[in-house]
Amino acid sequence: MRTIVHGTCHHDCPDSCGWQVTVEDGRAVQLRGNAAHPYNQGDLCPKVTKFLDRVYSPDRVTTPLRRIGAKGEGCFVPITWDEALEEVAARFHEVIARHGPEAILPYSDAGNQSLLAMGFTERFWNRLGASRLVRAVCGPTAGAGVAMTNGGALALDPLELRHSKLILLWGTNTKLTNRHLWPTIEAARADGAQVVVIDPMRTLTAEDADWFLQPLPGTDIALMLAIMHVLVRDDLVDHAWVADHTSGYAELAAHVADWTPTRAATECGLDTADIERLAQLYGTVRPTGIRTLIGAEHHENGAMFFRTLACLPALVGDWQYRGGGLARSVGSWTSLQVDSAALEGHHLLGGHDPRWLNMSRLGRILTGDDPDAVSPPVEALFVWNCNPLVTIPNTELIRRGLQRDDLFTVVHDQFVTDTARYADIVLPATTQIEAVDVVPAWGHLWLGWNEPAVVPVGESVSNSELFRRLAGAMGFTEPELFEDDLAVLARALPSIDLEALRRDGFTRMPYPDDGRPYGDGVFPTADGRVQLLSPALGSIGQPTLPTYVRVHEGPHGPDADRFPITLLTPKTHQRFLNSGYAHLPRHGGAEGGPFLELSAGDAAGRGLVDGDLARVWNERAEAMLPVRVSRRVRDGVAAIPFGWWSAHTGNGVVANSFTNDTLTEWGGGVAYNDTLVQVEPAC
Ligand SMILES: Nc1nc2c(c(=O)[nH]1)N[C@H]1C(S)=C(S)[C@@H](COP(=O)(O)OP(=O)(O)OC[C@H]3O[C@@H](n4cnc5c(=O)[nH]c(N)nc54)[C@H](O)[C@@H]3O)O[C@H]1N2
Ligand SMILES: Nc1nc2c(c(=O)[nH]1)N[C@H]1C(S)=C(S)[C@@H](COP(=O)(O)OP(=O)(O)OC[C@H]3O[C@@H](n4cnc5c(=O)[nH]c(N)nc54)[C@H](O)[C@@H]3O)O[C@H]1N2
Ligand code: SF4
Ligand SMILES: [Mo]
Repeated sequence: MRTIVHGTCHHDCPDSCGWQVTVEDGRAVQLRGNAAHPYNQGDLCPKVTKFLDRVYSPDRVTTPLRRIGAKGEGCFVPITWDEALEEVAARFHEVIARHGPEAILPYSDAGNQSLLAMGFTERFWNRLGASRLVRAVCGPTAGAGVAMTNGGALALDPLELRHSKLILLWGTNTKLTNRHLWPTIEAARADGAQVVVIDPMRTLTAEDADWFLQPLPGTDIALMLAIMHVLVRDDLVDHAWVADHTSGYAELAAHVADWTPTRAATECGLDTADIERLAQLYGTVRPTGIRTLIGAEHHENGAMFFRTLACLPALVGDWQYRGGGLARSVGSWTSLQVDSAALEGHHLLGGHDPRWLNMSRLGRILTGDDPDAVSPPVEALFVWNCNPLVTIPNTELIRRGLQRDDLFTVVHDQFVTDTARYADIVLPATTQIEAVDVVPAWGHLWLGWNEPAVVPVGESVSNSELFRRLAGAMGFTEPELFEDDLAVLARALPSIDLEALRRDGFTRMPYPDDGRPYGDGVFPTADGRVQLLSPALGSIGQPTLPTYVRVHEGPHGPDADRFPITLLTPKTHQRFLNSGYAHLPRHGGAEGGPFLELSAGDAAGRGLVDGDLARVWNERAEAMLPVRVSRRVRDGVAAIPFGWWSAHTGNGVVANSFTNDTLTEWGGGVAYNDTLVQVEPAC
């Protein structure tokens, strides 16, 4: 029998594509884009067109596993679900008896960003009273930054860029990371829009821009302040809009008086004339749509980047025009429809407020070097929806932590990932075509239904089923912990017609009909205005006006003599989704392997030519990598693609083994991109 089942991609990707799975005799035989989906219109990316490789990979974990070798060795034997659950519950009870439930750390991110997969799971942990995780490696810092200016995170729908006449793709690699937005940008361009990319790397997107500016990493705030300087100097400010809808203009205008383009040029490594030109364009072309996503938040000053960027549309009055403003994550529009307290069972905390630990500090948490995690120490780690040993900074410190004999680690995943190799127990997870869910998008405004197309492979279970089973094994009795999937979804989405969503596959979130999120000029700040001067920032000890502070581990920092190269580790491969596909033959296999991108100048200065093996090192790690002499990076900046596992580099490290786990000044994020290294020929 042949059937076609509609679903939605669960990946942590702005596109949340609709797909359809063809099933024959209970087996999925084809997965392709759903032509009826308004956003991806039938197209899928090169990773997910081969999604069935993932589903039916011979390496899928199909039963619970118990470790028999040393941690990290990767030797496991199959056990039954009953044995696995019994062991997890017994070890959890032991840890709780010794130190209390906060000694257990649940560790997850958006590996599957669907509502049940990410949200229902919290009910169990709230009931348990475990430590809570600050999930701030992707987005919250940007949101916190923008909120200091606009009062909230509601942003311009990126499809509105169709109406822009100037599009600034600022720190986002649209063609790679958000490919289904590109047709909208091309359509605007066909109507006369200019497309400018601002990125320290000459990305795929930069190659296709009308104009590309390549600042040194972590210096963009200086560029923004210089743009403001020119807007004030040349009277390009929309004074009427500013007077009606902003506060703090006079202070800001005075504050940027000495931020001349020449001063910014030195800081950013750009030409003064280019900064003048960019500022003139921005000051005169209406409407301008600024598009940004995540990359630029990964600096110490990442929150201030977004706080400052959000001031620009206000100065030129862009929010009043269709296609003007700041387009970033639109997840907040969907969040308005989700009852997260009900979904996550906040009442199960019973009034307790367990400690919060920042996910970026995992290495420090596990090695006793995070003051917040000392008492009680973390003695049990439960990982799902995440592969921290590839994706979290300062990875070698995490590895040391995971090697601790007294740490009990459980991983629920579809594969024995780098992280799972250190687990005591590995539990098998379903893929998206095996479980029902609803996917909240953050790159567009359609909520997607995901109907399971096939029964779970082997003994794998979905995240929600896993936590129902764990609740039973722990002896918990609250009915909310055992609620079935459809009942949970109904509770989580009180304003959505779930039957219609299931029938149609997607439904659009409420958004202003005229396309302008702040068309009325009212903002959710204390005074209803855009806060060019932010008292809220002052109250957390930060500068109230947009302020550029040099990052410590960067091109102008104190260590730049010893480690003169800033290392970026961005998403690079078409067939990767974070760490998710490096291990599959037609994904990772087709991308080749990791390498070091070095500018011609930096390579020549070290006697390196294309294909040579280089030694890359800093205080955190060392690796031997083949050199690619590349025009994508400028002198003083190098790059290693993110996502490869430790098995893929000769000496077993990953890109994040080098990266910085310093938190952002505020906003809770982390400074992956403030990473300095030295490079020399491998002898
Ligand atoms: N193919 C593919 N697509 C993906 C992913 C993937 O792994 N592979 N991952 C998905 C995920 S989880 C996310 S969050 C999105 C992220 O989507 P994006 O934010 O578009 O991608 P990033 O690579 O994180 O960062 C974008 C750019 O920021 C730049 N950048 C770094 N520092 C600075 C700076 O100081 N200033 C400026 N101006 N730019 C800077 C980087 O060079 C990079 O080109 O992509 C999603 N899509
Ligand atoms: N150097 C560097 N580091 C980065 C970034 C970067 O650009 N550069 N980007 C950062 C960003 S933006 C992000 S979002 C993070 C992502 O970091 P992670 O959240 O660790 O993302 P993934 O590598 O996609 O790992 C997700 C894991 O979840 C598993 N998974 C998928 N679906 C399910 C499911 O339904 N159930 C369970 N239990 N597991 C499932 C997958 O098999 C995979 O192993 O990485 C961050 N780290
Ligand atoms: S990973 Fe992104 S682009 Fe690829 S199918 Fe999923 S949502 Fe679409
Ligand atoms: Mo992300």
